[in-house]
Amino acid sequence: MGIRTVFAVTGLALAAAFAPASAQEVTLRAVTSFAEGTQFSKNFERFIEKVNKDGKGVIQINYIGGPRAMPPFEVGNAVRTGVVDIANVTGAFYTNLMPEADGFKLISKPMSEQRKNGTWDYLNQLHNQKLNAQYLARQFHNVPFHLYLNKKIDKMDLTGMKIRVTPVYRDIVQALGGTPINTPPGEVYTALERGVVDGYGWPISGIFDLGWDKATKFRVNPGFYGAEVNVLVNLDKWKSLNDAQRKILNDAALWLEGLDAENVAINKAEDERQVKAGIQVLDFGPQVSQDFLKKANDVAWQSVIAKSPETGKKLRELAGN
Ligand code: 173
Repeated sequence: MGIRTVFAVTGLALAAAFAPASAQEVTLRAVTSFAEGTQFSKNFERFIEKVNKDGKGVIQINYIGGPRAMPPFEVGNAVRTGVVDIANVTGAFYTNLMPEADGFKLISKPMSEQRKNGTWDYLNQLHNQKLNAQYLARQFHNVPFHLYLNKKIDKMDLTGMKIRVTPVYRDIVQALGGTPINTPPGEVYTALERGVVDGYGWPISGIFDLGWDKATKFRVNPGFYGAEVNVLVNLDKWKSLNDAQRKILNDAALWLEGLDAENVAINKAEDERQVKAGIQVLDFGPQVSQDFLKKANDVAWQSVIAKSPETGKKLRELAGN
């Protein structure tokens, strides 16, 4: 190799080593904790499409998929360790790493407000510290949970019933006398079919995605708490991004939160579809509903504060309920 060539090659290597990060397109690996194409993955998939469109030459997302690729209760830890770069996951699935994540369902203010009143900042700090993650977005404001049953009840009492739960429903199911059985969504249908459980907790929307309507007889009103599904980015990866790359993600995150405006119409359509599918709504009137909601709120806060006294109280202050 001639001396000129050596200089030229060295020069190229140096140029590559010191090139500003902005010259390089980054690709993030993404997973979702809900089945691909279903209610609680759909908007994240639209977010990925948007990032891949707006981020050409800057940042791209490689969508690896859902629970077929990674068990849902492991997604939080995969973000923490950097096994994945970005994930769509509810706090209920990472309470092993952050017990107070069970309290997010109790924070019902819209994200536009949470971003102004300090809630987003506080939750971002929590995610930085406990999950090594940036709290990029929260979705599904205004989407309540319900109890769905296969045995009729004539009062708010689940005595003798086994109910599929995640941490979201555990305390209220217990408070109503039921036996909670922690089950990932992918196993709910079979558990219902085999009678391993007599019912389950799930939001108002999404039961048709996995065919659960065929194994569901009743839905209990009222809805309670609020679904939350977060977009988390591994913090080391986040810090390694340049301003342009972060801006693409942040802008897409705000756009994603804006999709929450669709939820009221979706809830209404899902409610009607359930009734058409023959699912009977059990409603015990305004007083019973009010007492139930108070009990649901009380037992959940008690449980969060017992597990995380300091952060639990702070979350309750921010939630204002
Ligand atoms: O029921 C669940 O699996 C659960 O906890 C949840 C949380 C947010 C959205 C949908 C389901």
